[in-house]
Amino acid sequence: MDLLPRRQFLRTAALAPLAIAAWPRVLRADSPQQIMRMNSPQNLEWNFATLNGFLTPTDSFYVRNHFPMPKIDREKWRLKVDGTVERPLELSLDDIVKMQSKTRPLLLECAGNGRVFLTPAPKGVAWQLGAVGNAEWTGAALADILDKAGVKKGAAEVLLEGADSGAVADPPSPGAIPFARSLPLEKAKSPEVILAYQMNGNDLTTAHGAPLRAMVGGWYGMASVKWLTRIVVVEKRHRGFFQAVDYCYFERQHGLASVVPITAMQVKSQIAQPALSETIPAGKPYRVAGAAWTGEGEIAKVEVSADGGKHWHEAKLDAATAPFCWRLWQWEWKEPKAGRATLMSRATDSKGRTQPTERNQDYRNYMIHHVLPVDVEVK
Ligand SMILES: Nc1nc2c(c(=O)[nH]1)N[C@H]1C(S)=C(S)[C@@H](COP(=O)(O)O)O[C@H]1N2
Ligand SMILES: [Mo]
Repeated sequence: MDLLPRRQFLRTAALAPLAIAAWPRVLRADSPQQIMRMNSPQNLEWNFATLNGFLTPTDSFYVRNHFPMPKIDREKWRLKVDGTVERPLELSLDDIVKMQSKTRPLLLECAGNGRVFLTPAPKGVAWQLGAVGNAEWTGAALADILDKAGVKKGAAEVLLEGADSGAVADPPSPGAIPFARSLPLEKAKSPEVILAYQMNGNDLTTAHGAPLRAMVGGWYGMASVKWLTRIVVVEKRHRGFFQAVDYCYFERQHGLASVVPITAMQVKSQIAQPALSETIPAGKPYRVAGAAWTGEGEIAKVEVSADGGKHWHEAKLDAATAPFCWRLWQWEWKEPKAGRATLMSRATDSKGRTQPTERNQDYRNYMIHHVLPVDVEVK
């Protein structure tokens, strides 16, 4: 209870009346910066209002699990690489640590981040703003592992399989299935895809996929398979549950919708300060701050409105930047006047894509990246 700011609690309770029965358990998280969204399997949201730097600390970082976390003995653990390859492999963690290591910051955002703002409330974990984070990852390039195995001609995709499994009820999965996703060969070989054994300079924790997880820069979180145990190079497009039934959306062709897997992140910005429904002092300058990111290209501009979208002002982008990461930004609200105000932020990327004002219903319950208003009281 003490771990959850009162404001957060009120909102959580109002939005999830069913959770009240399980009150004390539902509210317990690993750190004061986290909000429990689901107890079992464990799903934790970061309190995005605490954003204060380029990297998100590991004990704040959101956790998204579909199944109970697997117990893995790292001595016995092996990574199998097979399929359309010259040399099927079985690598120990030592084998992977001995390869050339890459360290790079990468952003991770769950495709369901912001779902709580959708009406009517769709199914799925009710994330607010905190199913996103930017951390530094150390591991081997997936490209190097694929080279070791020797990808044969005819390969189309690289399938990543986790050690966790279970049966999904709605819509039903074909019995118990492991969590798995595929990457087109070209993406799999790109430098922003690493198999990480460290996060923010320390060994990966179980919650974040120890001993080894994929980190797929630029794509939504579901591609970054945790507790990696098998890599299969396949010749045909994979149509598994987590990309043909779940984690997919409608793309229009001549007006007709077809189902496609969710891949690259949409351009998006979020306001961290002030927090949702915060009360801020009147007549004094207030620093509105947040983060912006995009799956392809980079953030070119962030604009802020303090009057519900009538007027927009260009925010100052932070100096810290890296590919496939967020860009922090701030804007000084010179003289907030007493009363209620609606703040908004809107990002544009180097590909000229701007956050839309309206929700795209074809995205189903995913890719929530339209402009979100933050109502505040000034007094
Ligand atoms: N094996 C496995 N990998 C997984 C998942 C999972 O449930 N099992 N969840 C995915 C989803 S939907 C997201 S958003 C990210 C979350 O990573 P994190 O828990 O380290 O924040 O992991 C992805 N990788
Ligand atoms: Mo996710």
